[in-house]
Amino acid sequence: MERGSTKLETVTGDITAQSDLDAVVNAANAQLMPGGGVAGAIHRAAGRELIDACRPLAPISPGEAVVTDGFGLPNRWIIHCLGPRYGIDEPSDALLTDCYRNALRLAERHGMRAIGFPALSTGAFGYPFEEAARVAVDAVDDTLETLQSPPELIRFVFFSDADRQAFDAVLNAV
Ligand code: AR6
Repeated sequence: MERGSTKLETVTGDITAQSDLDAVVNAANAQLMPGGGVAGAIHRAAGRELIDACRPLAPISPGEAVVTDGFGLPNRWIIHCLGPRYGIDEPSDALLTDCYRNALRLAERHGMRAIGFPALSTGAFGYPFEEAARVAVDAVDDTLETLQSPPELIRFVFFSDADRQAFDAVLNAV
């Protein structure tokens, strides 16, 4: 699917195995330390150096995004986003929008051309998947229109086919 000059695609897979992308987005915690889910997988793959790189950047607030090198990941960069905890960090939709917007702005600033996103906040942070998908699609659409130099590719990476299909339905409806 195309949005202007940007290709949007969805895949089922592991965010740490997207070797053709310049950057992947981490569903981080405020301390930017290893955790479960995406953050655990990214830290395992990136290795110890990522912890050292993250320490001076933490803590971050919901909606914020920061960038580090990818270290042991096959990607040059990692964009770390802190999604909102659903029902706790309010307004959750605005904070989740901030994550996607800030990640894409950082990507532009660093000249990243191909970026992979997991479904931020939809795991441990409890955001209902379809609601989060709607926020993600709107946020990406709105942000792309504001960028001088939009990326060539945004890939949404899901752990299950069911999640991918639910996201595709939202993407195709817009
Ligand atoms: N690749 C792609 N998607 C994944 C992967 C993976 N390797 N692992 C999980 N998912 P989560 P959050 C999916 O919990 O909700 C951590 O403990 C998963 O099925 O990683 O933003 C941090 O330390 C779900 O749909 O992120 C934070 O404390 C989505 O990715 C907290 O969890 C996000 O799940 C962040 O919670």
